[in-house]
Amino acid sequence: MARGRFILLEGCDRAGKSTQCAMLVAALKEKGHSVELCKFPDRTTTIGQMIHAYLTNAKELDDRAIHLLFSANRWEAMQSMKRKLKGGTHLVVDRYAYSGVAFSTAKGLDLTWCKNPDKGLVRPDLTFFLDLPTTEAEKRGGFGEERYENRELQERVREVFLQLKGKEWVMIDARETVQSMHHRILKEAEENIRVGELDGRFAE
Ligand code: Z5A
Ligand code: MG
Repeated sequence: MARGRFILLEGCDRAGKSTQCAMLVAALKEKGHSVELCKFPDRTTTIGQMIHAYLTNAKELDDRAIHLLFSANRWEAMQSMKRKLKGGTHLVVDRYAYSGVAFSTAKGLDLTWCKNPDKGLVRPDLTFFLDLPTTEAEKRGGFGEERYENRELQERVREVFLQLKGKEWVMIDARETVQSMHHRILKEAEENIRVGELDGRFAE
């Protein structure tokens, strides 16, 4: 059996990551794939609850301390994610280490320092970057409710994201309609899954 694929959706605030993750999971399930959604931060764990308190301004934390908590929140999911991938389940992941590095670097922390705690995490097979100008993000539901949701920081975050951009990233213009983004993302994800199945077959 081929290993499951790790499909990541990253991008700017309010770009539609969670909307597209849910649609992708539903479409892949419909086509008979074993697929699960993972979201970071995972606010359900003890560490995730500390992160939630910070993001909703209920708690103050040192910039480095919160950076490490975001990373720890990924590490605590690692065993389970690896087990699922090994068992042939595809994971659709809503934000990951790129968000960790982009936000903390935009706040002024050193880029290399920010990358270090995430070294060794399982790597995505495919990354979509949903790109949206901050002026458009501001018009969308919920913007401004949590810490970090202000124009100046969001613009710096986008710049760091673009510095981190890898060759395997697929850029998605998040000004497009929900449906047209979905068609593109589904097509690329299915292609990536097909390549993974072929690789798995050759490895047997
Ligand atoms: N953070 C960090 O600092 N370090 C880390 O390591 C990680 C995260 C992992 C919370 O993340 C914060 O944590 C985040 C980064 C930081 N801070 N900020 N800013 P989160 O993922 O929990 O944030 P969220 O609350 O889910 O927001 P989001 O991810 O930015 O939104 P989204 O998922 O991209 O968008 P959405 O919820 O799918 O859609 C937003 C709205 O736009 C909604 O009203 C939709 O109906 C609408 N929408 C969606 N698509 C479209 C299109 N195509 N056209 C028009 N309107 C649309
Ligand atoms: Mg979201």
